[in-house]
Amino acid sequence: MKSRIVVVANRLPVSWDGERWVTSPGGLVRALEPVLQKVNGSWVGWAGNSGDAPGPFEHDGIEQRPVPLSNDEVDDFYYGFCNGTLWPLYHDAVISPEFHRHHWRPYRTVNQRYAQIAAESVEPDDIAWVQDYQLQLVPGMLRAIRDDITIGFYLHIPFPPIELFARLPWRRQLIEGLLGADVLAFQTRASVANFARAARRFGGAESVGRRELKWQGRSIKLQRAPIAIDTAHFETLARSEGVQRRARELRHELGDATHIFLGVDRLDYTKGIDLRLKSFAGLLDQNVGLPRRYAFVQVAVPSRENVPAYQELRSDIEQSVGRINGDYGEPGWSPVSYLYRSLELEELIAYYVAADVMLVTPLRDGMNLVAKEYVACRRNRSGVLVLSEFAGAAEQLRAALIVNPHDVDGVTEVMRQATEMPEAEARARMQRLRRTVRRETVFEWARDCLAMLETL
Ligand code: ADQ
Repeated sequence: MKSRIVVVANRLPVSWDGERWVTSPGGLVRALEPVLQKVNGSWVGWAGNSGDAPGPFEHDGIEQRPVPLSNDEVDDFYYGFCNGTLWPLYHDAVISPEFHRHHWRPYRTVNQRYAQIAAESVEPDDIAWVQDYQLQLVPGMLRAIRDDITIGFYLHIPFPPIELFARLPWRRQLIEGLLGADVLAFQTRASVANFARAARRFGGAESVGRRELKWQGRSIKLQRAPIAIDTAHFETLARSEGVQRRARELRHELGDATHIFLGVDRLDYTKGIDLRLKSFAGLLDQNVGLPRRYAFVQVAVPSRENVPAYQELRSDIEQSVGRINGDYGEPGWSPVSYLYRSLELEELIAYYVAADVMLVTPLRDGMNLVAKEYVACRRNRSGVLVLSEFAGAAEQLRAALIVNPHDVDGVTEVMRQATEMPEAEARARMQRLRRTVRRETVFEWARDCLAMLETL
């Protein structure tokens, strides 16, 4: 690694716990920390509190450059444009995206601020690596201030098909912002192709083969780089005595059901939790007279709780859970256990270890790391992964049982199939899945992305 790297992301990798800065958990931070430490890197991002931001400081060998956001900017830029416009638009418009000029303007202002602070953090020949949909204008804005650095961009969510992207009133500006980068990387082949098409149509770029664009006399490389997890870390924890014991306890607490199904998601309308519950109810319907055979645990992490669409979703899901438990439960036993909270990593892994069937059925998802985490935790090659064809992970995890989450009866059928699958088939599938998840970890992901930027 020869160049210095400056990561520019919506959030810093640290947050203030009232007394000191603590590193936020998560695969991205774990993967990038050693790289940034080695090259004396910096991280530009918001610290999570509105108002003034502290000056630059160092944490664990990485320079942190906080970006200030006012209260209004958090509302209009973050909740408004990022989560009210871009998030639904980029996820197949599963709810209607909102288009407001009073959200667009703060998006531009805030992106300009990130670009300015990033420009002050880099030296000639450094690499600035911009992350995700909140900062799509930053590559172009940064290039306008500094043309002596290499700029990369990584999109964690899907890039939508042109038919949807075309709705965006500011589509040209976003494309031009992104084209300021030297390398644009995406989770899937589909996203690379969608972006190339939109860049030709709305930015006037020209394609040179499938992985390069020419625009304003510059060459822009396109890369498919599916994000992954720190597989060894999950494997080690899954193997630990404490987690194994907790997994046994959980099975017992779940009434020693023959088949334990599990869903783990941020509570988001893209994750398909409500349809998944309907499919599970279908399975219970087929098994009248055989109660307590199936248990379904849904763990949902609170997310964007002050956005009305998320509040509505939460109450819809709670109603469905109540209905299913009312229809099929018995005194002292409910088929669905619903946890609305974030879990400690060890506890989450105990659920992965305890579950016979993992249901990952988003309506659209950039990658979905939960699918990979489950596979990493299945050390004895048991367990079945049911995976939506609309998750980025489906491009890699082809030995899963692939489903269309909109097809409620179809998913019920696959759930039944999962419970009846011969052991040899389940093991063979899990073995193939494990091979992928062990070969392609978050460290390979970071290495591939940065190698592409280094060679320019
Ligand atoms: P997310 O939409 O958040 O990420 P995902 O990739 O599944 O989706 O990551 C969720 C993470 O949260 C996982 O690491 C999981 O372990 C953790 N988590 C989930 N439920 C939890 C709980 N109850 N307690 C504790 N932790 C929990 C976005 C995109 C994805 C893309 C990632 C990474 O939407 O498509 O895969 O970024 O690029």
